[in-house]
Amino acid sequence: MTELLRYIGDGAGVPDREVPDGLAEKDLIELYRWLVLLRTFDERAVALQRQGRIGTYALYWGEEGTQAGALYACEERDWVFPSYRQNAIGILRGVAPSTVLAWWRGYGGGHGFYNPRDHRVGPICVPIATHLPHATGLSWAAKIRGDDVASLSWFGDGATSEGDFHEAMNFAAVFKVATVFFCVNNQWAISTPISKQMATATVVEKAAAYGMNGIRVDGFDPIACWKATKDALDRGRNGEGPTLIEAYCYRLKPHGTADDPNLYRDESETAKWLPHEPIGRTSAFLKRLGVLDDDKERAIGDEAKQTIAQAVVEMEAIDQPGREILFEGTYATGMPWTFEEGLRELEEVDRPPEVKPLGPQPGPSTGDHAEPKPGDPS
Ligand SMILES: Cc1ncc(C[n+]2csc(CCOP(=O)(O)OP(=O)(O)O)c2C)c(N)n1
Ligand SMILES: [Mg+2]
Repeated sequence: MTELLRYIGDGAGVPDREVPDGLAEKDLIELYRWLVLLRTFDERAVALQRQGRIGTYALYWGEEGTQAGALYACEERDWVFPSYRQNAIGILRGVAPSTVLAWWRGYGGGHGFYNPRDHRVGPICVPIATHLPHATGLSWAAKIRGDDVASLSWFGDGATSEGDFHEAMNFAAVFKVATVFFCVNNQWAISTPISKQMATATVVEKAAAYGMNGIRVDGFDPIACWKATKDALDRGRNGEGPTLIEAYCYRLKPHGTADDPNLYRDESETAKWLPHEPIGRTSAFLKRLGVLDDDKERAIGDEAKQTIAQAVVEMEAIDQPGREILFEGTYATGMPWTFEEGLRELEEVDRPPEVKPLGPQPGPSTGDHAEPKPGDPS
């Protein structure tokens, strides 16, 4: 099986490798800060969902390295296209964390949405793989215009079974555009294991069939994710075309807050992968390098908690819209009659039931909860 690119050892049998060129101490700390901010957002979002303060949430706990590592390799002018699993990636590009939380809360109007152009972050994509052709198209347009702009899209192992994956990969390779296809192979697509998803041993070997570069990395190692992405972007900018990166990892948590993996997989297997999670591993690595200490680690954690706590306050200060937003915003020209009918139906459902006052009660009072007797007027 193709070897995994890895820099962070396990502090025991697996040795560390030297930090690759291009990552100075300040970069390592900044990358660690990004990881912690993502983790803090994710943990808080799960708690908010459990408290009924946001809706269903797709957690990414354990996949922070695939996100922060890859994004850190991008230039600010490069575009990134997240799936729901990278829902909070925009906060590393200046999107307010409260905007992402509002998205999960289901706010309408201008809330919960950012302008992709402002941050060069595509909309959070829920339909599987439909954002891949967008990434290819963006890089193709950049090539035609002579702009030095690359694109990167994240997607899962399950997304490789979609037609959009094929179309985006093939087109990008034929036209030699600067696109990075970053596949987070967490080995599960909800309840479908990778063995039922593909007959190949790896994701990365599919790169050869498209005539593009491929590299397989340890998806729990943010430095490896950074290095693979950096090299892929450099090649893309040099006119060498796209790259498929397979970040091999394991989905350490449920698919989303509405999922119970106990129903379809052996969670003792999940427990074996847990020690590889990227935050503890990166912290230990940076401490071995002498770049991070306990005080700095605590300060970074506190700062992230404060940022996200403030985001929750901001999100909850937004006026909750009425259910009529279900019908607004689809047509610029106003609502068609079908929508108006739907809205009236909804208002009917919303109307509280009429409570008819009870008539005078015969006999001695039995207090507030007196039940009408058979034959009483009602
Ligand atoms: C086109 C489409 N089909 C089906 C779904 C339902 N669905 C949501 S997540 C998911 C699994 C995707 O798995 P994978 O690509 O491995 O990504 P992961 O969730 O593991 O990050 C499916 C099938 C969808 N969102 N879009
Ligand atoms: Mg998956």
